[in-house]
Amino acid sequence: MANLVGGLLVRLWALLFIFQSCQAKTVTYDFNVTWVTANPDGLFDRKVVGINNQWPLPTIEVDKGDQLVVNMFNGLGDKDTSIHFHGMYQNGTNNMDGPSMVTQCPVPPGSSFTYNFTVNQNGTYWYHCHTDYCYPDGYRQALIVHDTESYFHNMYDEEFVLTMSDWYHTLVEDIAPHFITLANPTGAEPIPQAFLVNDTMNTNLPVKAGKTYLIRLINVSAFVAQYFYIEDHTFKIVEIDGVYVDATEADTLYISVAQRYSILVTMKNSTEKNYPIVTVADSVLLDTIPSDLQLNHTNWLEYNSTAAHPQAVMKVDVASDLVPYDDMTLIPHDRMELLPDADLTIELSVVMANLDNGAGYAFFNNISYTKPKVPTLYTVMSSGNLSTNAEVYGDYTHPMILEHNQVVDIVLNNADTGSHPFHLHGHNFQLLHREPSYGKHFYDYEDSTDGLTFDASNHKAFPQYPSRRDTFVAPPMGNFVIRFVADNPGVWFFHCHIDWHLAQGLAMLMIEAPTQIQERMTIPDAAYDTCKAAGVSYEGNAAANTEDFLDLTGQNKQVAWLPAGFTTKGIVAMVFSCISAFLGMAFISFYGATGIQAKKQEENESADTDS
Ligand SMILES: *[C@@H]1O[C@H](CO)[C@@H](O)[C@H](O)[C@H]1NC(C)=O
Ligand SMILES: *[C@@H]1O[C@H](CO)[C@@H](O)[C@H](O)[C@H]1NC(C)=O
Ligand SMILES: *[C@@H]1O[C@H](CO)[C@@H](O)[C@H](O)[C@H]1NC(C)=O
Ligand SMILES: *[C@@H]1O[C@H](CO)[C@@H](O)[C@H](O)[C@H]1NC(C)=O
Ligand SMILES: *[C@@H]1O[C@H](CO)[C@@H](O)[C@H](O)[C@H]1NC(C)=O
Ligand SMILES: *[C@@H]1O[C@H](CO)[C@@H](O)[C@H](O)[C@H]1NC(C)=O
Ligand SMILES: *[C@@H]1O[C@H](CO)[C@@H](O)[C@H](O)[C@H]1NC(C)=O
Ligand SMILES: *[C@@H]1O[C@H](CO)[C@@H](O)[C@H](O)[C@H]1NC(C)=O
Ligand SMILES: *[C@@H]1O[C@H](CO)[C@@H](O)[C@H](O)[C@H]1NC(C)=O
Ligand SMILES: *[C@@H]1O[C@H](CO)[C@@H](O)[C@H](O)[C@H]1NC(C)=O
Ligand SMILES: *[C@@H]1O[C@H](CO)[C@@H](O)[C@H](O)[C@H]1NC(C)=O
Ligand SMILES: [Cu+2]
Repeated sequence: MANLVGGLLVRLWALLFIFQSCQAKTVTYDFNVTWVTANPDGLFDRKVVGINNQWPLPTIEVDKGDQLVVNMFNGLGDKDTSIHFHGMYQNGTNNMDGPSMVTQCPVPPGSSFTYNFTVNQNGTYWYHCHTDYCYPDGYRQALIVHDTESYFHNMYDEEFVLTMSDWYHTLVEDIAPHFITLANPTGAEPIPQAFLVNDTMNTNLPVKAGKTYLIRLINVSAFVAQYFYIEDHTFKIVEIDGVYVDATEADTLYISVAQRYSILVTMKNSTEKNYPIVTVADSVLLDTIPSDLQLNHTNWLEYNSTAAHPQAVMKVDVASDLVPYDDMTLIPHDRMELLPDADLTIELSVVMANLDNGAGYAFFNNISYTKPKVPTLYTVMSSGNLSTNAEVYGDYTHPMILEHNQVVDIVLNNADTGSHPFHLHGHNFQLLHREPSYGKHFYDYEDSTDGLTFDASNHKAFPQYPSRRDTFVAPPMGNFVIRFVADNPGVWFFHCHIDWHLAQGLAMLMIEAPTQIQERMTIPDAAYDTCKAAGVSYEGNAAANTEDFLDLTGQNKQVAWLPAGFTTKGIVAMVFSCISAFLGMAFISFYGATGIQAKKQEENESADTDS
């Protein structure tokens, strides 16, 4: 008995010691968000969103277990805002997740919002605003959680953080009015003017011969994905989206918007040469490629600052020479096994189509996400025992109620000819299936009309230790299956991370364990004050009805469907017979006339029969 008590005491001491030696601290950032001017591509001065009068924005750095506090003041003067900490689970702090009208009200000019949560994760993340369109204006940066206990911590000498992004010369508020309109019926996305690495061009990573570096790559783009490789160097992938994976040798990566990779790169022993770090934008995502847009960029591993900095010798055939490492085959270092079969399977079909106003929208199962009149989390908080009834959240937020601790599968069939990087807030998920697979067959079905639909009774066995991440790319006309446990009560956005497609409605809500949300969460009064300042309701159903939660009269709705017999092709033809008359050439060059005109010719014939 005495022995047992003694043993317990020793253990208690040990625990106390561990607790003290890694005591968490509070890390506080004061963000005064204002417009500043920047010219990162050396081509054009433009207004960007700065923090404390600076751009590039500050990188947030914390240690695992820290309490992160960000006091944000909206000093923009003309625009609402908010911050999402991408990849943070916000376990117990769903109200700190950031998307406007999902977990909070938009923060109007002159108002403040304090984000305050515990960081119980490791690895590479980022933050960006999540209110309407906004991060293409520069409001995004890295968030690094340092971890001195990672299995690869002793395998490198120094680390670099490299963000990669596309860059527009026009403010989103000037792009947006032209994007979802009759004048752009194909939904052609705005073409960026440049691609940046670390918010600039021609970056040098100063390296020393023989040393090994950890490079954290973060794609903070709004639209375009990029291939990444380093001439004459291979590397080892050790982390994706905050999940440590077994060190895996690779030479090329495909990094979509919002994805992160950490790689270990060992330097050569000689210091005679500098080596190009090459990024190539995935032009398949662009409807047209303007002649002055440079898709590939060279940055350098700089061994010797006085030696030449050679331009990359480009691989000739992007499709066959740039075969990226398939993220599905990475093995999580923690060996988390395939979760048990799903209790709930959500089948989603992705479509882009035109609605009655002629503009192009995006849909999950025919629903184009349309924001409600009350942030959905606040509907959960105010709806009492009706919170488990999906109806109160409205028809156009596309709510899906998940029960606490259910195993959930999302089976996503992409009936669109573009690829889409899908992101789930509040979780990372297991990657069970994707076809066509990453690599050279990825675009195989791009031009097909049927595509590949997931067949639950006939598919490759799911991996024993599935790769996990928080952003996963669906192939053109292909499909994927992901799985997660609903163990994080909250309202979580599931959406395409191409900002233009999010604006077109490619989003839905996972309303996870609403009863548990009500039991565990309190919304600080300050959050409701933000709503008051913004003039947004913070009680009631999606239509802001606080009397009868089942009466959705007045809810925001998506635009009506086109009348039967009227098709997208008809609209494209009709619009292009008069577009130059009412919009002029500026618009056409902006959206890339060539792509749309080619489409027009192709579709003219069928259009005649449509109209
Ligand atoms: C934010 O910055 C602007 C412009 O520099 C300044 O006018 C304002 O007082 C600042 N606000 C806060 C809360 O720091
Ligand atoms: C942040 O949250 C913690 C835990 O709830 C609380 O103790 C602390 O006072 C909060 N800090 C701020 C600045 O709101
Ligand atoms: C963070 O990394 C440590 C190893 O360094 C691991 O033990 C822990 O489980 C990780 N935490 C999470 C939330 O993944
Ligand atoms: C990348 O940008 C960050 C933030 O602006 C800066 O601290 C860092 O030194 C840059 N890294 C390189 C390799 O230039
Ligand atoms: C970032 O993601 C976008 C969109 O998926 C992609 O087009 C771009 O090539 C990516 N950039 C890099 C450097 O991987
Ligand atoms: C560099 O030199 C070290 C020690 O001589 C050797 O172990 C290593 O393999 C060399 N590295 C390369 C890339 O040749
Ligand atoms: C790289 O960019 C240059 C200039 O834009 C272009 O001429 C070349 O074809 C590009 N190479 C590849 C492989 O994209
Ligand atoms: C750096 O490059 C210059 C020019 O090629 C060369 O003269 C010099 O020896 C190199 N230095 C080292 C340390 O390799
Ligand atoms: C979408 O609408 C079409 C046409 O009304 C219908 O045929 C199809 O079944 C719907 N799809 C889904 C997933 O609801
Ligand atoms: C829900 O709550 C209302 C009002 O509090 C109560 O009258 C009703 O009985 C409850 N319904 C259920 C199914 O618990
Ligand atoms: C959230 O926390 C609970 C314990 O409080 C844990 O069981 C669950 O796995 C966590 N979920 C996530 C996504 O972090
Ligand atoms: Cu998309």
